[in-house]
Amino acid sequence: MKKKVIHYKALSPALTARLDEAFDLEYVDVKAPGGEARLRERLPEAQGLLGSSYKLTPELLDLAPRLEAIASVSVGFDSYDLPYLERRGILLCNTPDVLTESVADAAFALLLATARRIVELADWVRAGQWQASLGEAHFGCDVHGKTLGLVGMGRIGQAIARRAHLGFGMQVNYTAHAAKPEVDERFGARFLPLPELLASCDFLCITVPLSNETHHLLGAAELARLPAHAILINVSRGPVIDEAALIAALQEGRLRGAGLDVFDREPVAPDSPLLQLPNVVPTPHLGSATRETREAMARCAVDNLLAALGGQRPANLVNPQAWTRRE
Ligand code: 8YV
Repeated sequence: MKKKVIHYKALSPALTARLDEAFDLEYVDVKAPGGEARLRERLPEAQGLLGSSYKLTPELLDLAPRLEAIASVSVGFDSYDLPYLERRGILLCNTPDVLTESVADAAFALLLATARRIVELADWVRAGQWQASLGEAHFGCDVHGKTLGLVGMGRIGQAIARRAHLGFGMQVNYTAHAAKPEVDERFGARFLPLPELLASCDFLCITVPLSNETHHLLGAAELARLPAHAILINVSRGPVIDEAALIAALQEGRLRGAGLDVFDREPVAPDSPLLQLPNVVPTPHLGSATRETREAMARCAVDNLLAALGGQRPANLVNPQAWTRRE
């Protein structure tokens, strides 16, 4: 008897076929009208789930008494209740590594676009405003040779540090749970406590996962430590920053600008003050959103689910305690 698997994120035909061969597979488009009701209806049979960008709450998962494993098509797992999953012995898998370089590319694209006012000036050209050579009023700021502060020095942080130091000759400073000597050596990086890091940077890039520890890690007091010429880049999760404090800092000219790929609530509200500021470059959580990378993430999630439901320990297990609980 094949195990029942529901995927709530569309997959390529090739990946759908792989799952179809191994499982009793069903696709439920939770974003479509009636999709959530359909998912609730089908959960009691499900032993595996695969998808992303949809909160699988304990209340919802209580409807799935047979559930053994969730394969998230994401590296972040802040939208899952880990203590609940551990209590139930439900394995949670994610897709690290495959998206590292794409997210780092996106972070640097945002950094350059914000520093050189690319979006603002492209719109200015489109509006027919380009009548003469650019003057002071339209100058951006240099990136090469400047100081980049990284909050978080995991896989994505290190990929950004590589671009900054080796590609743009930047001084890389960072804060993390502990110094990483190999990073210091490779990128000439300096480990600093958060307050010193903030005061020392021309650009600040956030790459920490969202957790209870990092929620509002950057509040009004922290943002006030940044130099007024600094540019903030966020490719992690919106709630790592106190968004109201960020808006105030930008509106009051206490920050040069911000490149934001993530927001407190997504999609960001059309009337958000962040979208009214010309020195903010907003992007729609596109960090991993390339054809190649999203296919690689989905492939990784499928591999994880095949392993988990086949009794093997998945390669990318977020909650090993749940595995131990099952043994
Ligand atoms: C999203 C991300 O998961 O991987 C993450 O944690 O934030 C993004 O890659 C993606 O938007 C959903 O597939």
